[in-house]
Amino acid sequence: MRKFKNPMLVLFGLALVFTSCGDQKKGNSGALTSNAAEKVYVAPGEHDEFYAFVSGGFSGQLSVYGLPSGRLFKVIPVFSQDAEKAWGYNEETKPMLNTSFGFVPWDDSHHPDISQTNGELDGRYVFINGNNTPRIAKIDLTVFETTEIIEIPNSAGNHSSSFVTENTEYVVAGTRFSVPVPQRDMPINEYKGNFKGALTFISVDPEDGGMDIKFQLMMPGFDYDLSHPGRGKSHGWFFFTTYNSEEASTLLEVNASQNDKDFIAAVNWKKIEEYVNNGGGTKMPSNYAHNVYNEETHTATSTMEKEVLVVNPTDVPGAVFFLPTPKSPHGCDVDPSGEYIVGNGKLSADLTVHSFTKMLEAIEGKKYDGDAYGIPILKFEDVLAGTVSQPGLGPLHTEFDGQGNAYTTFFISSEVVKWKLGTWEVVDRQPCFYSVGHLMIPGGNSRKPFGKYVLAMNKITKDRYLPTGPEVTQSAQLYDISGEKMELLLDFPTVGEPHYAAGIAADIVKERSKKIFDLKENKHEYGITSDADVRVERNGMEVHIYMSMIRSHFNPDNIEGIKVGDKVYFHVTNMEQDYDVPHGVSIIGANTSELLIMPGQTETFVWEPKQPGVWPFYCTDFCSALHQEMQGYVRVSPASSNIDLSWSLGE
Ligand code: K7E
Ligand code: CUA
Repeated sequence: MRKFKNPMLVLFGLALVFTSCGDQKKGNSGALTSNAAEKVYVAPGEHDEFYAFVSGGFSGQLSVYGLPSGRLFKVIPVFSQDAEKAWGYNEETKPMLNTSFGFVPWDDSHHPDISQTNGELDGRYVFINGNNTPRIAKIDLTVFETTEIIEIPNSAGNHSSSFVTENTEYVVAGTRFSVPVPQRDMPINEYKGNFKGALTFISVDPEDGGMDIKFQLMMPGFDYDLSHPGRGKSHGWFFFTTYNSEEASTLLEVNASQNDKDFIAAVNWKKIEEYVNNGGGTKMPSNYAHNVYNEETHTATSTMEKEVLVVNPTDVPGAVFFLPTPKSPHGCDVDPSGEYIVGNGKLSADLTVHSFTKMLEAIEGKKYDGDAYGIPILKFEDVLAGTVSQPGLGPLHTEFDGQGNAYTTFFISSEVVKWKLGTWEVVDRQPCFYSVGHLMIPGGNSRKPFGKYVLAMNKITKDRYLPTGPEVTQSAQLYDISGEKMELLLDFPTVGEPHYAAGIAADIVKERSKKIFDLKENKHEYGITSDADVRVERNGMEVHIYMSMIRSHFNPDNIEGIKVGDKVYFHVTNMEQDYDVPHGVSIIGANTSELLIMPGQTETFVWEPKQPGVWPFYCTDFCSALHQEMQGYVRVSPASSNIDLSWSLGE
């Protein structure tokens, strides 16, 4: 296939293979072993061995599945509004979706990654990228909630993100689309040489997990597609695949497929960190949102940051190198030892594996093959560890089992291929149904993978499920990889379009899980800690209700003196201090509601009554045998009325 000079021909050939995928189902039952059902069966009351955090793609969220069962536990709202959790609707969480473009209540999320300590998953946080309006979110795994979102300036199509270094020193975000930096009005055809690609290193506070942009590396105007950290011996480095090293700005399917090789960019972030700590870099005026959810106030704040530190790679000699890699590589994966860097050239017949040791030797010997915008290009042969020859068609992503094996997905030939690190021989292959993108081994992006299962995330399912209209569910497939041969165990549908996922042993996470919020520590501006504080206050046409809820009543449950035209804030505190007893509240005509307020938590929704009358509100979560009794009324009078504000319970 290397012979194909015209990428259109390549794609045509690929399309032929692709259209045949509907026939593969005939063979699929052969892939199942007779005891597959037993291997995924988690008996009622028992727990799954792993949590899988599966990206929602165009849903903008992060879903939580159990493995091996494939049971869906939760969809964690991240970048998109979610009525179920009032995320992005209530006063407390609206600031989380603020950006320099205003309120942006959706995104496209691709790559979750779990925080690490000493290269092992520690189960504190999951990070995930928003592609479209570049953002990185942090989910706190004690509560399974998004607690921080930072916007990435000078970036577009935030795709080579969000991967963490081995002590979570940084979560890294790379731009897929290069853009003018700073943004300005200029002709598109002057792209070449003028657009820039920002690689952003966001520091993570070791104590409280707070994120902060430490620096942005302003790279040449290529497309930075995927990335992974070095680990072990290569800790301190970060690797990014690039395509469109041609710097085309139109018809990329042809024009960005010209070069025989693109690059993997190797970035010595420790060196740049040192440079920055010694005062290096330039402060650039900027404008980006930094949104933080505070667990004590149960409220988010959004701050606009005005400056970012940018670093020109040629100002830090020895920090950035290019490793030639065929051909428009997508995945960029580093093995658990940190020695091998796998670049999956989408249009290449072979998989390219680079050696970290050889890379250092080549750098040491200054054996360059020219440069790109002043960044040294190493010689392909000097850094090559080996190639996996003709393993399949359309390689995308690779993961590792920690036993010396690698697993690569092939989109076009629709399969997972297992091969050996060091000998580069293919040892097994299993079909996917169909057109697999990423795959995930729990801990696969760490020094210690849990090499028991691989989860393949497929783009197309066609005939695998009952039709649900023109759009058929996306799906994941679980394989047992504990033996020599992979065994297909399970198909299960997924939320949105999963790209990547991150998995971790449940034991690491579940012990840390928070059961309630301590009511005594509730510092919500409108929260209350006892029923003595229940009240209703008027401030012009604004009315603030300090309301409590406990099984099985609201306090107050009758309110009078509200007028048409008022803006009524229900600040509702759940006084329960028992595990798993949320309540909710909603009222007729309200744009939103609080369907799930956790024990000890305060949340707010706003109601603007439009008509006089007596309007009921009620609890939305079936909380007790007397849940249906958990209700109340608000009397709304005409705007001109002079009925005094009053509230009561049990009178
Ligand atoms: Cu879907 Cu990682 Cu965004 Cu490949 S990417 S499939
Ligand atoms: Cu409270 Cu139902």
